Amino acid sequence: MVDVEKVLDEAGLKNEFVREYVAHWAEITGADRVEVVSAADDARLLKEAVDAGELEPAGDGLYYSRSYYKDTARSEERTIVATNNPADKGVYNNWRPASEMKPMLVERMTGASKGKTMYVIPYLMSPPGSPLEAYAAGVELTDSRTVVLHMIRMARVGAQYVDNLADPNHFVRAVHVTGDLENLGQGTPDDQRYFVTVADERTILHFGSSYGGNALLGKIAHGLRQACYDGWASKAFLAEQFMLLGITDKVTGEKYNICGGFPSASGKTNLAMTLAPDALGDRYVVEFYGDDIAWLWVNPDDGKVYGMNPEFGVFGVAKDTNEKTNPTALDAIQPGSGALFTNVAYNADTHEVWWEGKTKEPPADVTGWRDWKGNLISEREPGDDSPWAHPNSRFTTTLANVPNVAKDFEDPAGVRIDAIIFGGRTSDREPLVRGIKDLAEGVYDGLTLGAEATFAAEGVDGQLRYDPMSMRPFMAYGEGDYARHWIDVIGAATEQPIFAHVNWFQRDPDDGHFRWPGYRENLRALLWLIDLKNGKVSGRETPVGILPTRDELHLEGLEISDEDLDVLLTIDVERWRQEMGFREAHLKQFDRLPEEIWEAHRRVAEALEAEEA
Ligand code: OXD
Ligand code: MN
Repeated sequence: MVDVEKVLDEAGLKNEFVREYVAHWAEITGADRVEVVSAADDARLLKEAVDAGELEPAGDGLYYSRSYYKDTARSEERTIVATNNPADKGVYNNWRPASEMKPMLVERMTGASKGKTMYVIPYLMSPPGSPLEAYAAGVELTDSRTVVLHMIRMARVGAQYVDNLADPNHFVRAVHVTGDLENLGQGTPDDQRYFVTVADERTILHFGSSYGGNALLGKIAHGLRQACYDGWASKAFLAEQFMLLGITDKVTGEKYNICGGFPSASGKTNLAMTLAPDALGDRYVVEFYGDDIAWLWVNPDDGKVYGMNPEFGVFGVAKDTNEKTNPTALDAIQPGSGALFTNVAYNADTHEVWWEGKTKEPPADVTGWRDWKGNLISEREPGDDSPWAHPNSRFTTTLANVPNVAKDFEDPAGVRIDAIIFGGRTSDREPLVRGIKDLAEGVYDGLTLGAEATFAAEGVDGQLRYDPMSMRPFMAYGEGDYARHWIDVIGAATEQPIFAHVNWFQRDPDDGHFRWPGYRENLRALLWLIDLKNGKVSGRETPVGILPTRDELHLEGLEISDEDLDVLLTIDVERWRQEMGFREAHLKQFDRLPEEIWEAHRRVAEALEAEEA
């Protein structure tokens, strides 16, 4: 038996509640050793991981790892929100009673860390001193060293974050046990994995993975799912899968901050890290705050909505990250950055990494290159053109490595939020941008956010896979209550952010080309939105929001055809009428949806009916 008390004493970890929690789980998991870690242990842990073959060198201060081949992504079917109140059941949260799930997890975790070290990771999901700090503290217990190394990049890690809590018992208990990955029946009827957030007990129990959101519990399980529940239970805040960026106008000296949700594969990370287009770069500076999570609240001192990124790093999808799509991300994973790569392709001779879309063609000389499963490319069967990197392969790097990270990204006060945007990948119907000034219509727009189904089989042609506020996999309680909470939180602000829906992905059905050039040019839509909020432009009212007129957009230096621009700045009334039917069926699933949302839906539907097609 490990002498847990001695280990905790030596680490100087004083919080009695944390000590009790660590001792409790050390006994259940049966770990051979317990070790308390802090960010200062990074270099030592990296060396240990390299010596143990868990990481391989990928250049100066860069590291590579592979996860088990059946353990490469979050598993939505195995992810559960459990509470003690059946009223918390929603359409998306896979709700189950806490009393049913907890014993199942304890059973799986019992003795499952035998022979391993249980690392104790005290962490904070906010800048220290944030008004939401009380919801940000947690202690992850994990039996995986690579998970520790990821957590050190993704969260603030150290005993100090739990030793001085205002309420020493108010921290998230986050237990991660990897399990025997080769014998868990992943994806079969016998699947042993469970990823459970016991939200009303602020306890996270994840068993059966060592990858990403299944294992780095500060990020998704705490930063999104638990925080979503806490924000509602406390009535104090919203926790959303949102990016957050700032735009400074050097001429006026004004700065504006925009956050927003995008379903996966809709360009959220690229937008979060965007730079101004060359033609506008002398005037506007874009700063990065976060690519994945924002917590939002109203500051009682000035009545405005504020936001912050609770994370400390970026866990970005590698695929298609290149000089054009996201040069900022490439700068953030340079030699010396301490970045970790997982499940990309790797060359053990040269220590290089590669993923699909990094360069147009894979390396011509395949000597030494192995795919994400560790198989030599040179030994592939002729005609095997399966990807070298897993589509969900990732890079992990700290926010401070991002070259345009905002100077005040650690400011505990957070930043004022001027606009909240939504955008899913949609090939028709959705214009470039439509501004929404009414709160209920903005929330309604977020609830009906979606992206085109990736596989034809998943949906009817032209029908979206709805992903409300891009929170579908992270929703912790009922969607109707969630909508009410949004209206209440943002409605309490004396000055409301403007809402908007953006779409960079309209295509010409004749030849399939994207009508909008995308990437850095997307800033033009955001600049127009800020002008609209400030009353500098008035746009054109349509049933679905305010659209820019051509002369209101900053178009200098942009190459775009008149026809493309016309389509991007109009709405297809027939397609919108069809969409309203899909939306109605989608919203009807939700219990207790506020009447304000239904009124917004009817207002838009009636305005569309009245419109000339
Ligand atoms: C996600 C992530 O799964 O950000 O959404 O990792
Ligand atoms: Mn995400």
